[in-house]
Amino acid sequence: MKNKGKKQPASKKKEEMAKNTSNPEGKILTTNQGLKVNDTNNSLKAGERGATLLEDFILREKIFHFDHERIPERIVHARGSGAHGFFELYESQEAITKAGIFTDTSRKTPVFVRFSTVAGSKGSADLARDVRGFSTKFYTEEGVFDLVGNNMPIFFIQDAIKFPDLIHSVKPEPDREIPQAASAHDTFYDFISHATETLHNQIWVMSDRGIPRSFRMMEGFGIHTFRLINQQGKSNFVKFHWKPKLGVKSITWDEAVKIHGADADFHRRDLWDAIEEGHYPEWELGFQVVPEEDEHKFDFDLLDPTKLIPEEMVPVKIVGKMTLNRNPDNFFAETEQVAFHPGHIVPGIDFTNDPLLQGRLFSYTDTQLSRLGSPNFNEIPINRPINEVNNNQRDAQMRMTVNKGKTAYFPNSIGGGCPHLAKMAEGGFTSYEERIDGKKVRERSESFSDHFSQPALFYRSLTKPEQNHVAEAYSFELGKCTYAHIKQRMLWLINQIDESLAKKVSKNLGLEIPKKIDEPINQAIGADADVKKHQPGKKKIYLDKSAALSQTHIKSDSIATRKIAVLVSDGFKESDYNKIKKALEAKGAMVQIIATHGGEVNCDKGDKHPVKHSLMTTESVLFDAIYIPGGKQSVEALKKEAKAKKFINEALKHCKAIAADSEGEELLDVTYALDFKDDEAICINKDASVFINAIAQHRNWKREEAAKAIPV
Ligand code: HDD
Repeated sequence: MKNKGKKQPASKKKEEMAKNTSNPEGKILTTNQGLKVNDTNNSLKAGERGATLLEDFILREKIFHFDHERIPERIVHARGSGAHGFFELYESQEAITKAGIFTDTSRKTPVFVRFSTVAGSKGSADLARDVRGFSTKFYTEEGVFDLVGNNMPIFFIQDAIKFPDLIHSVKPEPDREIPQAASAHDTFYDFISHATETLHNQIWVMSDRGIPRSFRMMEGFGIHTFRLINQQGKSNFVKFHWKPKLGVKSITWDEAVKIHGADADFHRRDLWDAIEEGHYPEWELGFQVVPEEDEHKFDFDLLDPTKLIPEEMVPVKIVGKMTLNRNPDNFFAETEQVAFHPGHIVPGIDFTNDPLLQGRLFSYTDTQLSRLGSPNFNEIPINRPINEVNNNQRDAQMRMTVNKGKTAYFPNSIGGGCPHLAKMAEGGFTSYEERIDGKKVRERSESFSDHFSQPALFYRSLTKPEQNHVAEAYSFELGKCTYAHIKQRMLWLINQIDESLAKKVSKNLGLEIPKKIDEPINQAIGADADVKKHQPGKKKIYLDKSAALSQTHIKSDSIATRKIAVLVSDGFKESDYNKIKKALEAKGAMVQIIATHGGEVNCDKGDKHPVKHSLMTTESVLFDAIYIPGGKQSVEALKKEAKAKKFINEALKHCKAIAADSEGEELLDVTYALDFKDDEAICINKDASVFINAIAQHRNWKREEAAKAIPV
């Protein structure tokens, strides 16, 4: 691996964590009390075959610690993967914020990022159709700033008080604890269909965004409207965006289902391997800035987290770049114990009154108490800021800091008044002074009531293949529901979003689109007042289409880190292989030999080449493209292998690029590829550049309809 042993750039956070990092190299085994141990395999017994003695403190300590190794998993986002990196600013944004990370271009701010799925347990598979969490901890000179976002720019609900209901509905049904990491079940759609504000986020999940190819190929969004505050105290609204350098790419549902079995750790492995290989993923950070005076100029409310600001209305200004370049040393210590919180902000950034954000500000500290066990979770190395922490908070379980002195209160004279308050010039934080004038009410603003215009805008903005995938996803998910009235409510709601979409889904479900919502059901279950109040009004069309909503919008011609399977057996033509391998690797792709057997495989020149996987131990869905070099003997052997043909047929069905040279074409002729000879991503005896271009396109969706007939 290229990155193994490679010296990593200095990181203040790495240095800061070093005092807690332990390396066993050359060390003697000890107990937790530092006692050197000379036998860790045999307990202390009364005679060789005798009973074990209670006195054996070495045995007791080892088992005791093991018994308590697990902590509760996160109530949401339990399954995740993390990496270290850094953020660099392109140019000072001092006109709109005083935050050091956004004004000082000389800084290389350390970050730790955790990506996650939402619904599944810690051990669930990576490829669930779900929202992906995208949380970034910036260890800034002024303290920790957490941007706790998702890979979709909007959220399901408008008020934090509904979060437990949303999550209870999507989690496995409580009587049978089924299904794991899946939204395709009755309770979720029961909730969704009675809380119409969810429809926008829901249609994003039904789109290709719900099954990313890689964490490295997803956008990230802060979702809420935040504030940026400049040195003069002026506030602007802001939405945060992460744009991946590798473009936004997804996989198909059929692949996801198969990857579940072939490699449940697909995303985790992909991130780890890319960083180990030195292919550091990068995202650019963008701001959508809205001056305070423009707050009410939109057709939606900026405080409503179920709405996005189309990029055509407010462009995204790119301000800097994040690079992830270091895998964690220890998953538990870092990825599992990292504690994010949207309330971790620094001077220059502030909140708005978005009721979802306001509720989150409570939840994230609270949850760490049950998960990490103590209010001292901020002392865990991964959570510590790189600057000093001084205050009068004391004690509690697992306190690490040894505070000196007599005083743990403020004001004091005995301790010289320390720690003293920060003056503004010293970077003291003050909350933005927002004027608030109003009645105390338990209500939702009328300006939050349009639940249909933006899901409709999203659907209109997708390309045809993307739209087809949405229809298929709804058909699958609702097809898994068992209550007819839930499916019908959903059909009725989808019909409000887009009639053509509803027609496709209704055909697949074999159910009519109801003419009218089933009011008696509403009344019988006492559906909340919002349902009635927010039943669809007329959809607004403030923009016909927003190009940025289609994931084809972020282009990337790079094939870096794409995995290419080379199908061979003994006797393959080395000159074909070398030519393609050289061209692909020059562009950063990962070329792997998949052979009829493991170990080494002979080429036509007699040289031996290491086999990455035998056909038995891998699957087509784990690769982005396939190459078949010539060599009569090799191709004849492959033709006899059913798995080799399945490998090609699956890649074909999933619209991937396939190339063959010389006799390699004969293998294609015994697969369904025979019917796709004119396809632009089937490259037979073509220059390597044609294959490279086809891989960069990710998928040839033009093939999709015809390829549906391939029975794999
Ligand atoms: Fe949350 C974790 C993202 C609304 C309550 N949330 C969590 C994580 C992400 C998000 C990415 C995983 C953090 C990690 O990797 O450790 N959550 C969001 C976004 C939201 C959102 C983008 C809306 C815009 N969340 C939200 C609400 C509530 C919570 C409204 C509660 C009222 N979220 C939590 C939590 C979690 C969490 C229970 C579980 C683990 C944790 O916090 O540390 O407090």
